[in-house]
Amino acid sequence: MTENALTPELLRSMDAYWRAANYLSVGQIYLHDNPLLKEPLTLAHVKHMLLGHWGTTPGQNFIYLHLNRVIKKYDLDMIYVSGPGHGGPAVVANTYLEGTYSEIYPDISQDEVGLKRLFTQFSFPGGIPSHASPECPGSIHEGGELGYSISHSFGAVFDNPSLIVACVVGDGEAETGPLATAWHSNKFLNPITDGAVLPILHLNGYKISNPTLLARISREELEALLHGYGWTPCFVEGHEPALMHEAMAAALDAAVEQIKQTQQAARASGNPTRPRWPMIILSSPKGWTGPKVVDGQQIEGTFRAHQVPLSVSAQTPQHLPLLEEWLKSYRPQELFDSNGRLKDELAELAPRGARRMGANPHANGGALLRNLKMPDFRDYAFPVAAPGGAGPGDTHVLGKFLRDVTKLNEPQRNFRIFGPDETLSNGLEAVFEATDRQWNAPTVANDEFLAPSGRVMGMLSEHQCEGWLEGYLLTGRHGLFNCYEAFIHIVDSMFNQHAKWLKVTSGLPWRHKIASLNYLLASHVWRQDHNGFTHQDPGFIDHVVNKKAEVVRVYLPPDANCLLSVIDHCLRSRHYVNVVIAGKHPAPQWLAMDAAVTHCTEGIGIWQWASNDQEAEPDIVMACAGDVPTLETLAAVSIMRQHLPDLKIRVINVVDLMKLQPKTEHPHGLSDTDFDSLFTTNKPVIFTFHAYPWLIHRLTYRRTNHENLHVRGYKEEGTITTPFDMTVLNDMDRFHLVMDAIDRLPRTGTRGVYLKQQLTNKLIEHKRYIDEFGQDMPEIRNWKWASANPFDTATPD
Ligand SMILES: Cc1ncc(C[n+]2csc(CCOP(=O)(O)OP(=O)(O)O)c2C)c(N)n1
Repeated sequence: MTENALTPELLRSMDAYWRAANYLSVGQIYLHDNPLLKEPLTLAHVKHMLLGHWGTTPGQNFIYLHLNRVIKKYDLDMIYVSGPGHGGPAVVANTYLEGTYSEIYPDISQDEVGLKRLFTQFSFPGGIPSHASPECPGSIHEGGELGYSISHSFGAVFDNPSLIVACVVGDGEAETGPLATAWHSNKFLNPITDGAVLPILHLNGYKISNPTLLARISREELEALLHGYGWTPCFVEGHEPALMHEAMAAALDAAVEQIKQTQQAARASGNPTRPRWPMIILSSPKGWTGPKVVDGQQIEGTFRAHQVPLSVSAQTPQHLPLLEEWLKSYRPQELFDSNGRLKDELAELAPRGARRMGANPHANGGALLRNLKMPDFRDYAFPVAAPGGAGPGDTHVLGKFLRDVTKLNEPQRNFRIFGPDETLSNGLEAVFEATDRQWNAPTVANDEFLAPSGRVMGMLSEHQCEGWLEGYLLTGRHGLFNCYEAFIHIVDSMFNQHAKWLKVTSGLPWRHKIASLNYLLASHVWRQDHNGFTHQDPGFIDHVVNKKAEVVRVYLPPDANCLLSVIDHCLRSRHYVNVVIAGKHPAPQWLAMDAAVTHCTEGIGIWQWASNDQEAEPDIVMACAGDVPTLETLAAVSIMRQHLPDLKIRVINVVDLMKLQPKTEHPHGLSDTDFDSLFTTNKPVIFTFHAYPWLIHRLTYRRTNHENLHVRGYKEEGTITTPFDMTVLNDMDRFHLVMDAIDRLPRTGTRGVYLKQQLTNKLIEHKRYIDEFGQDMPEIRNWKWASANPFDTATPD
């Protein structure tokens, strides 16, 4: 480490800038008046509700200040990710000091009035949250839910070769599963075409009321751990400000120089071999510079500094002088002029213009977003001469389209496909005709599709894939996450956080819209016959629809052409979370491309070719959503039409699940008039649904005909069995559906009773058959719309 990286003068002014940031942070937590302490502090100047996290804040102020110095020194394109985003006072204080805050929020001006507003708004009704929230310029990471800072940071630097993300990792945060595995992200970084992440592990020793593990293992063990993850850690340890400034400056100079040299060497030689990237471990007291001892208890350097370290209220007036003393310890009169503006010689320490971390366009990614170049999805149509023709598996058809999306956007490097090693297994093999999996670790003979540069990102951690993709989208690019349906639940909570981010940012005019987060859930519940019960869970969409209607969309394309149309739409959309569920196994195809486009544009519709109620009111509505439900519904309809020919049957297929909700609840929702005219106001409706049945009730409970709605779906019955038996186990097979219809149609009379008996026998025959032959009956396997007699007795093949 070089000595004296800072001149005495620079050290003095940097320390003053740090004091200014700390002063503003304490002010945000405590004050709503008297922002410059021009009057003696009274309880009237103190907020009634004291909220916020002090513990991490001074350390983050210290880091931000030092990053400012290296940005200026090396002209860096850098953004800041606050892992412990609860250090919101730090990012707000620093973006205020650098001027970006007031540019975006002119009311929070750089004067005494602005200071008062800055302080008051923090954690205050109608104000701003206490985290690195979307309202804070320069933030792409709220940090409210801990664990994702490194994966977000890596997502941001993929395909951003000039960008460095300085990523502060809380030592508590580092105990989370997602963060623990995120250190491995360095094996996916290409030093030529990607930027760099500089992790700064903030070892302040404590979480909320406990020590952190990383602070209580020996330095040797910690160093070995991070070394083992492929990093070169540099320790900056202590509490004496002057020494710490020197040490941090030297460490940052060394880290930045190492990053630059590594990148230059790789870029000059064209050799992307994985380097050992630098990182910093900053060990400083929790609540540094705050109250040392309060009421006889140590605060600074302990867990007690985590939130508000000093209660100040009518019940604790004796603490008021301590607060005043604490605030004055930063010597605000040396930092701000009498109008409350940061003194010029200090303001000069911040970078200029878009180099300020609060103004860097990467942190407002929509501003950099370029439309994808899209091939015409119609060109990838699967030929459907008549409904029910055999298809190869819907995602296999989609794969060719995604291959060409990948190819077309290769020059602008703004599209990636993420997944936990499931891109092949989800049927998207065609993508590998155009690209590889990005992988910067050794390869051996027989490895497939691995290269230092590629558009497919895969690590067996759904958290990493989600975090990388979010970081990629938040910095203005496009992508798709393909995943097994059951295991997407692993990121339920990350989805929550992203959806919340989208909701809040859509209300901030200065935040540009970003590309949608697209989930393709192939390998779904109904076709996990080889994996069994653990792989059978369609509940992600139950979770998704809890979120704000403006943000979420759920699509259940029934066949390949519909899938193409839906994915084309999703890749063009902005600021949504789109969930698309599709099959990868050979399955019947229903709609030729033009019909598919019309159907997907409408999102819901009567399939006239399958219905026979054109001339009269329907007796029953057979509705379906999802590929397997569509197949079973049509098979059920064919039985009914053959055996109960007098029945008037209407078949409705739903692609866009949100159509079912009232218009008042979701912008896609059907009006009540339209819903009633499709589903009738009084006829029985048998709804066959891809996921848990309750969701359909939840979405339609306000509709007129809700009481006649009978929903079949997944009832948590499953195992390793045949595809058709999966539907039988859940009473969602064609035979059960017909019996359900008969039960609701007394007019079917004796014919209905006899048919029910036959169907019950069929189910017994099915069971016997699969037990003996280990596969579905030929009449099930070979069933085709309008072509087969469902009661054919075929011999097993
Ligand atoms: C996933 C998650 N679990 C729990 C919490 C509650 N929580 C808030 S702060 C905190 C301690 C964080 O410790 P650390 O990351 O070291 O941050 P710092 O000490 O710098 O505040 C916890 C457990 C959370 N925000 N996120």
